[in-house]
Amino acid sequence: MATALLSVSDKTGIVELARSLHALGVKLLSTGGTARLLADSGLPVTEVADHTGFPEMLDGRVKTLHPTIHGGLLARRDLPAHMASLAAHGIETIDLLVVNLYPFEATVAKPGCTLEDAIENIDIGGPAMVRSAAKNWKDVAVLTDASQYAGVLADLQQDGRVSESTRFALAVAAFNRISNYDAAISDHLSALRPDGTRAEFPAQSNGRFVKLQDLRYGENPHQSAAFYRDLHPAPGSLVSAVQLQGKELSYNNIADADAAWECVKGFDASVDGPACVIVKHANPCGVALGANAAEAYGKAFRTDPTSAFGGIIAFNVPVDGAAAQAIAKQFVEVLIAPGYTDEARAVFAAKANTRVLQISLDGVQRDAPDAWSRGLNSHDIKRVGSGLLIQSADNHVLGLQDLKVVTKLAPTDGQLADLLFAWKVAKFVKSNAIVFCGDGMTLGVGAGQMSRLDSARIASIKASHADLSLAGSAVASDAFFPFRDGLDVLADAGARSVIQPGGSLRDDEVIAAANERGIAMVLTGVRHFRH
Ligand code: 93A
Repeated sequence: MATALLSVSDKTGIVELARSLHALGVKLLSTGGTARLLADSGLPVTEVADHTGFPEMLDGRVKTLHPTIHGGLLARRDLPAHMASLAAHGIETIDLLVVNLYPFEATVAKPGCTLEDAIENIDIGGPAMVRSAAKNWKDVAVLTDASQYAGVLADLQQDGRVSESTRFALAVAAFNRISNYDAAISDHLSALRPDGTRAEFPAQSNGRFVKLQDLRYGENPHQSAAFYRDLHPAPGSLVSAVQLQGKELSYNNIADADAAWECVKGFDASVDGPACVIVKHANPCGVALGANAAEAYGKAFRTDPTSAFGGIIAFNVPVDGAAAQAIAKQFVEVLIAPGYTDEARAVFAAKANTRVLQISLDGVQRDAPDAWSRGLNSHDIKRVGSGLLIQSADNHVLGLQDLKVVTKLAPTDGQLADLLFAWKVAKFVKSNAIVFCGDGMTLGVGAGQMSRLDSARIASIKASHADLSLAGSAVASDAFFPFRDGLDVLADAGARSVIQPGGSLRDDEVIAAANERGIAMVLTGVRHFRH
């Protein structure tokens, strides 16, 4: 006579299954609660404790963890030695295992779940039995979900046995279930401290990602794509954006929104005041500070009105009615801000297609020692042919004390403020990056060129297209000048101060050129390549 062991937390359908098994002549073994339910339903059932001769103990923590159970599940029926061992110890085979686990996922999903509740709901004996049965799938059928009951019963009723292909599929499903169950435990606990409060720096749980949504397509329409988030997203990160209105976000929208948001987050509203960043094709085409959101936007827009068309616009402060009115005059793909006034919402409501995202900056701790608490990624990942490049993220923040004045002229306080602003922007411009700034706004951005000289030329050409004067401007270069020619282009355009890493073989030549052209130059000692 075949034997089935039934031990389920979710008792759905278990009485019906047991009744059908009993009708087929299957002997029923079961654990405490399940056994009681079956007995109450008038079914003949043997308690596991009676079967093993060992009582359930430690409040049920040890119920089925016994050689009589695991021997019965693991013995290979085709090996005489295995069967002889069973016989020697008086162990009966178990041919069908029906287990669903302590409801860990449901328990921790409840608000206010304590660490103790979570721990008590970690099933040990259930997964152990499921693994034993699944490992021995050639001889044992293992059911881990009520949805599997009907199919297995049909097999049994028809052929008196569960087919090999069904047993294998059940074993695979069982290992899947265990793997997800263990992941849920590891995910939950890795976000906690020993006292049950949320850890300040949640472990990233094996770098797991959670799918947020499928995207209509990737960078191009013939590519497919999806959007994932970290298991424990940093405060103020793009993945925590709430979309208030507008069309579905596209792959490029998300990539550009990230560039805009990361750049604008670099300006602390409580220190730098309101900032606005306009991004097109992954590069800022206008960045500015202002007395309010509207002024910051107006200045950012002025850098490059042509490129700003269809741009992604981000603010580090809530958008009010005045800013909304100004923005609404241009075509915007995506708008991102920590908040919106009712008046601003009303303005955008009339522009149903505009994607309006809100991201709270509340949890961001600007002076925390770790990147996560500062709302930043700790690592960057880039795919290369059949491999990955992983690096710590470029979270370097330049301090005044890091700057080295190398020219006869030192920058004035006003120039210094613009240089630091330009440097912050340059970090978010694809290399080679040249950024002309003045009065807290970008005046010309040269991005993504193969030569620094061309970036310098393009930046100055763009300024003239926007009718912006570069006389007296401050310029950031994301890496050193290999020759003096790039610096000459900046001087010709009207630049009076330059910030750059230094470190070129020809630094002396470049510094001499700066002195010759009346430029105040500071070196950062750090570069910001961005590819
Ligand atoms: O506490 S356990 O980890 N220790 C065990 O030995 C054990 N054996 C089965 N949990 C154990 N189980 C689980 O008990 C099963 O996975 C099932 O979820 C539950 C069924 O208990 P009951 O039949 O008493 O309701």
